[in-house]
Amino acid sequence: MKTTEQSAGSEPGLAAIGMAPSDIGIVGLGVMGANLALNLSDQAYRLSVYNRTGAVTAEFIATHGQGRAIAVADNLQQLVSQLASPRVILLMVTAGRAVEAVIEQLQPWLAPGDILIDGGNSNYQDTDRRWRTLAARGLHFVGMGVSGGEDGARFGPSLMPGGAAAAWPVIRDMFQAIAARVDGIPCCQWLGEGGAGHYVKMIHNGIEYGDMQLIAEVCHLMQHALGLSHDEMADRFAAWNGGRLESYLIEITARLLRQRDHDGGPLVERILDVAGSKGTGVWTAQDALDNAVPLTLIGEAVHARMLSARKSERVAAAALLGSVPTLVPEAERAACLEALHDALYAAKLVSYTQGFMLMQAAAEKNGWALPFGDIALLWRAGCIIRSRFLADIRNSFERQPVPPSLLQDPFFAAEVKNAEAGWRRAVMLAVGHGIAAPALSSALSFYDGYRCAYGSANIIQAQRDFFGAHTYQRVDRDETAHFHTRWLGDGGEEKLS
Ligand code: NBP
Repeated sequence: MKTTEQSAGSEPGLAAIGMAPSDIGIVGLGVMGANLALNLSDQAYRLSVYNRTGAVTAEFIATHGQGRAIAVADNLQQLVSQLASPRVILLMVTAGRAVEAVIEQLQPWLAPGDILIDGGNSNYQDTDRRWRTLAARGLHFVGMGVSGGEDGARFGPSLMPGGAAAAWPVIRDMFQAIAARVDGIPCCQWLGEGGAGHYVKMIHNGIEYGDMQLIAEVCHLMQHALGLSHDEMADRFAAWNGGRLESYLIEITARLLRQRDHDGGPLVERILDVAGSKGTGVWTAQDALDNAVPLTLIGEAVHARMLSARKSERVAAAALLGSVPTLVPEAERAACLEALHDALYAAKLVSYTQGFMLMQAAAEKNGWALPFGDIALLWRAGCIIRSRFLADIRNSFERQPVPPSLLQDPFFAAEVKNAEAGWRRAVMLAVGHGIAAPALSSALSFYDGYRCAYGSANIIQAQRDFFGAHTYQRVDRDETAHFHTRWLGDGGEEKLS
């Protein structure tokens, strides 16, 4: 790596041609990179852009470059030479090998104190490793989760930065300026060292899987148990969007249910029932298992996508095992719809409870001081899971003392109790009609398990001791003491140290 003076080799830089150096360099002008570039440019930041395929850069400049302070770089060395010091470079390339390759190629031209930001959906463990490796070379690496898709990137994303703390004062104003805002507060806050930013983005995506699965299950029940038309379903989601369920995903579901195909039929009916994924849901579920956190709802959402992928197997099984569910009587439909609303709300609360539980466990394990209230706030706008509900979650983290979980927050405890009867009715509707609703029902099982002071694990402990002498603790003795019963012998008990 070269010093500030030596770096960028023989490239002349913008000063040589009478232009001010750029505030930020962007590598990757795909969907997200191009839109973030325009957003930054709208905020009067001077940019330098580079894309591996030059034609993409040329098209970007031809379409959007007019009247904007955007310099084009033909290679990474030139990009670096165009930047003010310390250099700030945003990578918006595909996660994995592409990020690794670009970092490798950039390094020879960078100087200590320069800042590299990976805005892709990188695995937080990769980010943690890159942060350590680059820190050893004096470079500040930031892993920044970006959510909101194309539109968010263009007009106000939710940004989740973490990594080298020294970078934050340098990049804060720039990224807070382009982020979405709620009541004037930017949806972009510092989350902590190492992979903290990408970790929070991973949880965001996991929660997104859960929210989407819950909505899909409710749609399926509306159609196949209640017999609603797509327009009736859309009306219901639109109405729900005016209340406690107000959120981006509820809003777009109302819209997509109304969309017609060429022949006037509902478009969603023509879409193959196989859900793809890019892996962040699986990462979240794996991380929950590694951290011993019962993240059942997101886990079910991931499994449901996996089951959806077994299309031909399902078609064969339907012929052998399937049956057409009957519809509930007309007179009961209104009450069932209310029940579905309550089930969706309560199950969503369970999902967020579990998601925050996982973040709390990860924060403890990794030594991150994750600002949970800020996380709820920065998901409040700009991202896919944005919803009114997140404001209540933020309030929960502002209470003193902070409740041990969202389900023990006084506001949410009252809300979930209000929704409980409808939730049970909705799950019974699914079970009774043979319609899969794994997220709605597993959330209810979690709730029932969570609010049960004396559960069923005593039987498991007894079984473990019976066949494997694994010992058990007793409720009527010191809980640190372990006992073994001679189950097949005289039934006597041994106390073990
Ligand atoms: P795109 O597929 O639109 O663009 C990918 C970019 O990566 C292109 O500029 C491509 O250059 C570049 N690239 C690749 Br691929 N390999 C490269 C390499 N070895 N060296 C240099 N550049 C390379 O992706 P996108 O949708 O803009 O997503 C970018 C990142 O943001 C991803 O990590 C994605 O998961 C994340 N993200 C996407 C969204 C979304 O809604 N799309 C939302 C949030 C986060 P090329 O033109 O030469 O192929």
